[in-house]
Amino acid sequence: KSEAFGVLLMAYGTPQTLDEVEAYYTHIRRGRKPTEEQLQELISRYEAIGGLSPLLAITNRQAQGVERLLRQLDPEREYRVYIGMKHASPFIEEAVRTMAEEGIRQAIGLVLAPHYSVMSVGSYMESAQAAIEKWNGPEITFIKQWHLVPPFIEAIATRLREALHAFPEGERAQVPVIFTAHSLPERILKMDDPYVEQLRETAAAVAEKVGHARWQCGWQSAGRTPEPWLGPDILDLLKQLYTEGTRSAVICPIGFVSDHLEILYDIDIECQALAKRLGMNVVRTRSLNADEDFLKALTATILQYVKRGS
Ligand code: FEC
Repeated sequence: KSEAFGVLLMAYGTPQTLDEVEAYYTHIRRGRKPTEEQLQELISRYEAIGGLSPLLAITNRQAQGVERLLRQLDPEREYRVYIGMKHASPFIEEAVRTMAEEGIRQAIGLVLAPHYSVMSVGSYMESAQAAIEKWNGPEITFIKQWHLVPPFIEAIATRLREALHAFPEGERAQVPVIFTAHSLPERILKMDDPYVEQLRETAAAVAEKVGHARWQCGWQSAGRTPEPWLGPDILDLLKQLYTEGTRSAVICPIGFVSDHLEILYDIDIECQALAKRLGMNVVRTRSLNADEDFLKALTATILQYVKRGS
């Protein structure tokens, strides 16, 4: 066997106890502490989803699954998959340090978010690059985006078909589908950033695969900062559909791959509360999580880059 080949899977990170929420929030705000009111508001959102987010546990299962599939599909190499988080332990920096200590010299880096923006995936890559320099870490080839990888599109399409089946056959074709991703500050539009375009490309590919004509893109989870964020926000879209006389919708989050706060609170609690108030039937597609079809999509994406490099 040749030497071990590393894979660095990166995700957002989540506090593991409510006591860690302040440090986490401060990290997200690049070192500026939140006010007591902001902190309590965030803690109450975690409490509303049961106290903690499943994000770290799901990311761990994704990493184990990808490692298993890589070893199965390419038995000539020894793969080791590491996870590194942007805003919480295990931080990207710790992961790169472990990789260096374990003698990994070649690796692939993939962010568990399909669309590239300099403000999201770009900042993960920056953290990893800084850690590589600090710890004399492995040479990492980064996969910048994977938003059109066919098995990923198919995995989302499967979940969208399933969600549409919650509606009677005669109504199904008329149900509006809203594809969502995390909003970002509007200033990315002036930076020639591909994020908005890539979201649209994923949405169009999934809609075509399912053969569903009524769809649009929306943004969710905009930050609580004074600057303008990308819109329309998903809550406004639901209100607009209601005003137009529509009483049903499917929300299909394509910018996220796991259940976490932005899914379990922003969609399942906030959007559902609005839907209930308006008397609308809103269904969310289930998340990819560590489901086998998604693990296969991730593994295929990684193997394409391994093959390209060797
Ligand atoms: O389940 C969990 O505990 C973690 C949920 C979580 C995910 C996530 C994903 C993304 N974010 C992105 C951008 C921003 C920008 C700001 C920002 C702020 C927050 C706050 C929390 C939070 N984010 Fe997040 N994000 C998650 C959680 N995010 C909590 C702070 C309170 C709030 O504003 O709600 C604004 C930063 C600032 O203040 O300057 C920008 C993007 C993603 C999707 C890509 C990815 O997964 O990395 C983009 C999951």
